[in-house]
Amino acid sequence: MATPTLLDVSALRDEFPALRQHVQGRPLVYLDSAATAQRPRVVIDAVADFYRHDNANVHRGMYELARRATDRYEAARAAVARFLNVADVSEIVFTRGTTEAVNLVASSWGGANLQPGDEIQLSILELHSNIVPWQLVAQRTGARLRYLDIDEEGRLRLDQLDALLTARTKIVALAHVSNALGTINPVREICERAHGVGARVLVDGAQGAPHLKLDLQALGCDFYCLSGHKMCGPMGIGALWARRELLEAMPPYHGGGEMIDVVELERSTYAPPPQKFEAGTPNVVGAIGLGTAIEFLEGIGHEALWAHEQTLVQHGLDRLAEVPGLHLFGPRVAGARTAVFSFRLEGVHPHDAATILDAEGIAVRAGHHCTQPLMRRLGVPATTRASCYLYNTPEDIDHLVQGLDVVGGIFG
Ligand code: 7TS
Repeated sequence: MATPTLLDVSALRDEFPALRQHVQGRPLVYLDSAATAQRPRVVIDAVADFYRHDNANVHRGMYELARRATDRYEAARAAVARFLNVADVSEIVFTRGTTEAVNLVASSWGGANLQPGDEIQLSILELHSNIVPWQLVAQRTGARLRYLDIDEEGRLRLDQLDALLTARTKIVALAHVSNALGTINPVREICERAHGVGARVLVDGAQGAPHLKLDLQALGCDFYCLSGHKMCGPMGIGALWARRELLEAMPPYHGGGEMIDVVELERSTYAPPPQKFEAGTPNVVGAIGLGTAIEFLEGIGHEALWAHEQTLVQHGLDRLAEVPGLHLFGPRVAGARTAVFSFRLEGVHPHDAATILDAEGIAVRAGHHCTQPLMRRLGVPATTRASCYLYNTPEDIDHLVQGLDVVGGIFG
């Protein structure tokens, strides 16, 4: 068997200009990639290069620049399809990100398919962007929300699924990976069980796409949502994948230019998907940057990324266990989680911990991480969260542990 290529992290870090700086007089230790990743030079250059050379609107010009812009935009769509192992490129809809992708499905598919008494099955670890859009459509349609619980290590309680999934369940919407706990959810099994009762499955892949090998044909979901900025791409771009027959049956989400076929005074007919869901001038440069980010990740290779991630997971679990008074949330075994470490330090408010770490040059997030129901379930108002990506090293985690010593020293 071939040994997986190890990541040359030191060379890789050189590709990320933002990592090479001092903050607060110390070298930056960036541990907030679950909020947003840093960008490699190739992505930054692709964005600048588009504006320098190819800038034109897409799908409408009869001239060279417009053709180039359109070709590059559509090549980015093909890159997303390849990344997700989706055969039909027209099943990829560009959105502003995961949030907009979930809103699109909840509003369009949910508005057309949900009735009073129907059930929307979520989990307690969802981000607000996979809760609030469903609340809005539930209020419009009379459907009800149900929540799958977690166990003490932050894993979904699959034992509850049989009782929760019934003929009333119309859609199951859940995160591939928890942004707050790092838990990798068993999406494939849940898809099978949901399909058994005739429900659709939406996967919030905001934290899945950056870290996991994706094969949507094998995963078996009906909708998959991702954000470019969490996987080295630009902000303000993401994608929705949905089966073509679903996209064809769904009503438009936004109305405007580019999504139509014929416009009359009182009504219109629509373009086929994906254009039906891309009203107005799209984020062309964002899509091109996302396509470049995908090529960048593909160039490194998933095996090397995953091996590196799991090295960070194990190192984080080992080192954080040494910190006095630290309680770590989420699964305690590597393989079941990504390198996202949410924790509480006894007697220290998470905001104070993050502020002291900032003075040490260490960037972490403190707060509810847009998961208030999960925080309530864990019985805490907030946590401190350190989240890693491909450019982080075990030494970054060691710096975090040293920073936590400083925090411990200040709070006695
Ligand atoms: N879903 C999950 C699981 C997420 O982690 C996030 C963003 C979103 C959806 C929303 O993505 P967006 O690109 O549309 O904003 N998560 C976080 C976070 O953990 N810290 O800041 C943003």
